[in-house]
Amino acid sequence: MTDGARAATPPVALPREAETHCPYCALQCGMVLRAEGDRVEVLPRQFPTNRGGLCQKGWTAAELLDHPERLTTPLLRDASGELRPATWDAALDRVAAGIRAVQSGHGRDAVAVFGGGGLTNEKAYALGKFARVALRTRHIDYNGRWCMSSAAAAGIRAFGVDRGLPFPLADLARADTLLLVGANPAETMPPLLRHLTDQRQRGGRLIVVDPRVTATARQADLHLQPLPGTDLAVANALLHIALTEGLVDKAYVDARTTGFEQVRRTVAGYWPAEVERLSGVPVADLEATARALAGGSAIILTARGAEQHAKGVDTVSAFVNLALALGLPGRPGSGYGCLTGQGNGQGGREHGQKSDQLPGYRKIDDPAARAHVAGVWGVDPDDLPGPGVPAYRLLDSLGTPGGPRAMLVFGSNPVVSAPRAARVTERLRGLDLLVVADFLLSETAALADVVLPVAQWAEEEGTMTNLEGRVLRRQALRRPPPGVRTDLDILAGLAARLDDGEPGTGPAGTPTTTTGTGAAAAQPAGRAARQFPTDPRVVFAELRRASAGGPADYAGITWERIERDEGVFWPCPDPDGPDAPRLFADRFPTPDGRARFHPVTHRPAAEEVCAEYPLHFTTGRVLAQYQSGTQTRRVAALRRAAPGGFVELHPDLADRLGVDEGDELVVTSRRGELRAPARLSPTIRPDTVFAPFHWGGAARANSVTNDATDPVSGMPEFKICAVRVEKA
Ligand SMILES: Nc1nc2c(c(=O)[nH]1)N[C@H]1C(S)=C(S)[C@@H](COP(=O)(O)OP(=O)(O)OC[C@H]3O[C@@H](n4cnc5c(=O)[nH]c(N)nc54)[C@H](O)[C@@H]3O)O[C@H]1N2
Ligand SMILES: Nc1nc2c(c(=O)[nH]1)N[C@H]1C(S)=C(S)[C@@H](COP(=O)(O)OP(=O)(O)OC[C@H]3O[C@@H](n4cnc5c(=O)[nH]c(N)nc54)[C@H](O)[C@@H]3O)O[C@H]1N2
Ligand code: SF4
Ligand SMILES: [Mo]
Repeated sequence: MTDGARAATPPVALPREAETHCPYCALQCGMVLRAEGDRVEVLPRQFPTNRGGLCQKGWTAAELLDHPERLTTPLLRDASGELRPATWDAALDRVAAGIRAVQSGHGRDAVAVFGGGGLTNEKAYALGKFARVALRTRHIDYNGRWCMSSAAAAGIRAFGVDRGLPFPLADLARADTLLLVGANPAETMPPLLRHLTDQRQRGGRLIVVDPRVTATARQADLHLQPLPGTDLAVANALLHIALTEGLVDKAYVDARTTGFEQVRRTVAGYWPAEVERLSGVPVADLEATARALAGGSAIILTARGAEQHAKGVDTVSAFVNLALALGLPGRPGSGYGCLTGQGNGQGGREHGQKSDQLPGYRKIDDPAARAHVAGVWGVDPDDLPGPGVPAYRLLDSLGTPGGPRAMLVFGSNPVVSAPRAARVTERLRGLDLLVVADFLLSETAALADVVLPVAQWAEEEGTMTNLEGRVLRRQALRRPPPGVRTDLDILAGLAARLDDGEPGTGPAGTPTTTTGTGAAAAQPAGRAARQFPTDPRVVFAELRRASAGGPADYAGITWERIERDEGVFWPCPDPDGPDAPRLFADRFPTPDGRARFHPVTHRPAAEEVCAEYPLHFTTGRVLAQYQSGTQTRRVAALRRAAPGGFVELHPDLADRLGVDEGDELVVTSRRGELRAPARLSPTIRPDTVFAPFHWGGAARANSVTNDATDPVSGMPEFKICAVRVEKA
């Protein structure tokens, strides 16, 4: 089959300058891209989140546009096992044939899709639709499970909605007290610190909860340094203190919440002295924190340190309970929020990449939601698959009996970033067909049978939703290089091939006896082209309709309005009505309008230390590298700043182990080992070692991490497991 429908290029002449946003994290710093001959220059731009600031990663982001290792042709694995350049027709034909073969032999659910929180809203939406309509598989999930699904679940159960920050970032400056729990924005979102500086200048106080004295903790007025995995107990103790000292906002609790009584009884057992023994946080510090939070306006923010645990949802709930008891959510300069991580971490989880979700943050098992979305998609609601399973369960089931036998990956590198990565790699190797769309040969792409080269951020239009729930415009400065297609274009090309109505193999390779509009033979030509448009503006118009009436309602958001107003905050149902920078001022989007307390109790980490594995292992990030490192490890300045993995440990522990700075260490858990040089630092607890997760190979932190997941959110326990450390 040849591929007529190429439409990757933006319709209008391209500007010499484009106002856009950084391709990396959820701060989505405003930047200007300027074409200087063959080069692309990055200039910071005044935007409410970054106020003209950029971090090193943003400054150097354009370097990957013309990187020598950029993929510019599809690759197919040949009989000898090598990846070799191929034409687009050959590559897409191979993918479509592989999907058909797997689905006709093993059913529709035998093909899975794995997405990413870096994809634009348009791509995330199209990917979810592609899975449900073109593949008709229930198996789609994405790396947002690794990232913030625990805060999302806790937010929904308390507030009835999940928007990372329910207020603009600039509100941080209005808080008398700011509590950061497991967040290190000095390294993960440096320009955010401008808001913290403002807060300090207005006389505000910063309290940081982190087992390490991070660059962020160094700026704090008070640093609580708990044992990893004990935040829930710390939060319950703070509420215990608030109760015994009469700091609870009774009027707010009575008027705006339900369920406090049970929480009150639960936290009564969290005696500060006992929590000090468990967490290592002194009672005096717990008391000072509770009093500070109750003494004026206050904002509590959590990030991955608190959330990436097998009890992450309950841990976030403990902090939400505290915020509600103190009457913070909805009050000016006060509230609870979660710092979303990936560029489109927020939007990526609203439009249907999640296994249990349809666009607009609708639930896939809700008949009304199915009917609405099926109407927009022009399919029978009964033909929409049901919920799939969360990311780790999905990856762990690949190639196993009953599990998917083919997978398409768009925007993730699980070989480096998934927990228990050696196991995941083995599962990926066991697939009949692995397809990876990327612009660089990530470790996961290197395992693929088919690699599809895609456009980068400066080459495509679209929208992203930042950590504030603010929808932003990404603008194109140039066209993709010859040979490269957009993700939307790839989905359209595959949908067309899967929709040619060959007898016996319908769009999903299923028997033609299936009823309903989605199935079977003799589909009109061009149906797929209508269903999978390649122009992001057209996709966004459809996304608006699909999200209309859902919790994350984009119906009133237009690209023009985004440009005019420095972004638009969802929910925004009406093009002529207001958007929603601040939520919860007078009600919560729950059935009775009240927020819901949820009693939670501390429990140990899924894996505790023992004689054989006596140390706690935790993981995180460094300033100059991003995520699995596919992108930033290839940028010269960032490689110089952060050349490789390392193991951070306390000098006292190093002494005990006979380790000097720079010695090669082996960190071993029940799942595997990592090898990296020692970095001695008095800023970490002596019972805990830390490694960043940005590298593959021997230094891969996820060779060691635990694959235990939260029972509610499915989020893995990246932040604690038990290890042994030795000199190599
Ligand atoms: N430079 C850089 N910036 C990034 C990214 C990146 O890869 N590199 N990724 C982006 C993404 S996707 C995300 S999700 C965000 C993440 O942003 P953050 O959540 O700020 O980043 P992490 O380093 O994962 O974790 C934060 C802190 O949690 C601490 N921690 C570990 N265990 C515990 C614990 O049990 N309790 C508490 N309280 N703290 C603990 C760690 O010491 C670490 O300092 O960053 C975004 N920004
Ligand atoms: N041990 C440990 N592990 C962790 C974490 C931790 O704290 N500790 N954090 C977790 C978290 S919070 C996250 S978010 C994950 C992230 O980890 P990953 O899911 O691996 O995320 P990235 O490294 O950003 O991978 C994105 C890949 O997609 C490509 N890409 C970028 N944009 C596009 C696009 O538009 N289209 C396509 N097709 N490809 C694109 C990039 O080149 C890259 O190869 O890691 C998780 N893993
Ligand atoms: S803070 Fe995040 S969005 Fe801003 S420049 Fe750095 S990586 Fe990009
Ligand atoms: Mo993340």
